[in-house]
This record gives sequence, structure tokens and C-alpha cells, in this order.
Amino acid sequence: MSRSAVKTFLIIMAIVIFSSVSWAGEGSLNGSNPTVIEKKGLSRQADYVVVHGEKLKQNLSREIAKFSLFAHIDGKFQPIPFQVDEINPDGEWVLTQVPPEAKKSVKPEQDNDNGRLDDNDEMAFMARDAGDRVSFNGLPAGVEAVDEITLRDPADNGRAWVYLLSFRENPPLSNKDYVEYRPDKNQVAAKGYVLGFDPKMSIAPSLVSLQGSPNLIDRMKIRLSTKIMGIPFGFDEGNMVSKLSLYKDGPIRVIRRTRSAIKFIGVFRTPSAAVENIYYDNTMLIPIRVGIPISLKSFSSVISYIRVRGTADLHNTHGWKLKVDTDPRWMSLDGKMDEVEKSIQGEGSTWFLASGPEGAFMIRMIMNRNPDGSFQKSPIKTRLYYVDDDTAPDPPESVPGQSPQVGWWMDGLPDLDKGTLYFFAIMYLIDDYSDGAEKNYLKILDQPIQVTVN
Ligand SMILES: [Ca+2]
Ligand SMILES: [Ca+2]
Ligand SMILES: [Ca+2]
Ligand SMILES: [Ca+2]
Repeated sequence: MSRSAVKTFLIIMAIVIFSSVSWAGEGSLNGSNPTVIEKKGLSRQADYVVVHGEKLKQNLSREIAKFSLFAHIDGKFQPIPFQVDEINPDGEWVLTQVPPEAKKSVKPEQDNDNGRLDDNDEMAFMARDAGDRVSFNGLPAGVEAVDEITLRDPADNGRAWVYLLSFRENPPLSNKDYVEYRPDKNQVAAKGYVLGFDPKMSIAPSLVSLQGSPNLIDRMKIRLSTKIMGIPFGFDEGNMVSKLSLYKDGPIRVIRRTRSAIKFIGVFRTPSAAVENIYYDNTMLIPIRVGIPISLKSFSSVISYIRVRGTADLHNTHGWKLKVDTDPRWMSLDGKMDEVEKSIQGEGSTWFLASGPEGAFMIRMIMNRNPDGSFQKSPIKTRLYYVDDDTAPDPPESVPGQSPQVGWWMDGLPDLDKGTLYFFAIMYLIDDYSDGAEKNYLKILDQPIQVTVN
């Protein structure tokens, strides 16, 4: 064989070998295995991580369907669960799945770039899946682009890495799926929890079950009472109508959009507003954006008061204990108010945690942040509402009594200016709670993992 024939033969052999490699299932990367240059030092377990497209320079404008996220864990460079969620040019989620009950009214959405990664799209994964830092000797076979993503814990400088790879075709994917939406049952489910929704009040869960526990929630309540020009006026969650419109169910998170309106005495209703709830395998996020059309301050002379509380009315929690951020003492949930419970300090409270035999959950209310985490000036201050009394009804409700009912009063509403107000209700579902572990969940927002890409 001539030298060029040998060369042609080798090239053909190489093509045959490489094209016969199967990428199915939990494949590993073909060709050169990257070398570990720094071991993982990040200890954060509870955090999810979101990276905006604009940071992922090497993968920007490429087809999302050809991405895979890799990490070097257990001695192997391998795919880990991730998802890319597109956001349209107006800043709204692009939701691609239609629940059966909405088939007639809504259609799956698309971004304006045919499924490519752009600046405002989001890539999400769990921090616990990150691994060692590696170096490549040239790009691995079949890979067209790599973004190295570094995670850093600002508390102890621990670091870990993941790699977003763009493949020419057939990206090898992890088959792990941490959270699912069950459209037939109106439920979101993960390893440690099931959250269920009433089709008529789809914005807040009416079923919370931790690791097989009975339903812990009677209902989520919003109660408002006010007096305007001497006329008393009230509102509760029963005045809200909300229904599921579209959703997206990926391996890392479920995004559910509900459309809600407020109806008054059946006579008129407000225009419907969309809210997206986001569910990870240990977190439910409800970001709310409220447009304040007029300065309430300028009406101070005609508004006598505005009282608003948002609460979780629980049940099936006898034997559980509960604590809040503003007082170190545990309260015992037994359907009766004792001396500790009567003297609890709740001024300025922003979270509570309930712990029982099946697990724990924590609800956190954030009034002073913009969606990007930056500080938002708001006159609204939260104050604990807490009643543990099986014999004290608080209608309307499905299970009479407050067993317990816990949440917050929102003070300062009459001082609201015209503008947009953001607030966030967050629920952490903790399946391995031990005393003090809430600090790992508080860090998610208070000391967020820093993300850099190169
Ligand atoms: Ca986009
Ligand atoms: Ca896009
Ligand atoms: Ca009690
Ligand atoms: Ca109740």
C-alpha cells in the first residue's frame, strides 16, 4: 500500500470506530478522558444553581437540544441532570407543555430563535452534582464547544465545577429526573414530597405530603380587611379564581403557570394575571409581582386601616414542633397555646420551620428583594401570625380550627407608593432535617453560590 492509501485506510477506520460509538443512556465521553487538576471542595448540598445564557459564551447561539452538562464525579467525566429553560424577548418563560384541561385554550410556546441559547435563557442544575476541575487536551470527540462553570461558596471558598458541552449530534444525557409534574392528578412530586393543587385554586397547594405523611395543609390563606371612607371591606382567598395554563417539566425543575383573578361578589373580576411557581426537588418558589397603580399614601386620609395576613393553616401536625427566626424557643404543636407560644417574639419574622417524624418544611417570606436578588426598598414589614388552637375556627376553611395556623401579618401597606412590588414566598421541603440544618437552606439566598464561567 502506498503511503496515501495507508492514510486513507486509517482515516476510514477512524470514522468507522467513532461512528459506531453509541451515545445512548448514561454514556461517558468518548476519546480523551480529561485530567483532574483540582478536586471538588464545595460542600453545599441544598442549592440549585441557575446560569443565564449571556455568561455561557462558547455555547451562546447554539442549539439547546445538542447540549449536555458534564461533571467529573466518582473518577469519571459523565453527564449530570440539567435543563435549559428559554425566556422570550419580553422576559416571560417559554412553556412548552399543555395540561389536558387547557388543550382548547392554550398552545405550547416558543422562543424567537428556534431553540437556541440566547442571553436571557436559563440553564439550571443542582450544586450537589458538580465535581472536580478538569483540563482537556483539545476538545473531546464530537464536542464543538465547552463552557467551564465554576461554583464557589462565599462562606468557605469551597469550589466545584460543571461543564456545558455542545455536541455535533446525539448528546449523551443523564437519565436522572429529580422532580415531576403529574397533570392527571394536578401534583408535583419529588423523592421527599408530593404537592397537590385544587383545579379551582391552582396557585397554592392544598396537599402537602412529606415522605408519605398525611396531608399537612388545610389551606393557604390570604385575608385582607380594610376600611375606606368609613366602609369596611374584606377579601379572602375564596375571592380568587386561578387555573393552570401551561407548564414545563424538566429533570431539575417544574415551572407551572397559573392565571388568577379576583372576583368581588360575583359582579366583576380583575384582569387575570400570570404567576409562575417553580419546583425543585427540595424547594417551591412563588415569585409575585404586584403592580401598584396609585400611591396609597395619597389616600391616607380616607383609608382607616389595611390589615393583611398570609398564612399556612395546617393540620395533622400534633407531635410536631415549630420555630421562627425571631425567637430561639421551639413551640410544640398539640392544638393548644402554652406559655411559650403565648410569649413568642414575632416582630420582623420572615421564616418558620416545622419539624415532625416524616421530615421538615420551612416557609420563608421575602419582601425586600428584586427578582435578581438586589435590595428592594419596601415599606412592608412582616410580623408573625401564630395560633395553635384546634378549637379556634378561622372561616372560610376546610378543616375547622388552627392546628396550627402560621404566617405573617403584612404591615405598612398604606405607605405604598405607585410602582411595582416584588415579593417571594418560598417553601423548602427537607427530608433529612437535624437541628440547625435550616442554615443550609437560608444560605441559598443569603450567601448564594457564586458562578463564574470561562
Ligand atoms: Ca430567550
Ligand atoms: Ca432561546
Ligand atoms: Ca401548642
Ligand atoms: Ca383550619
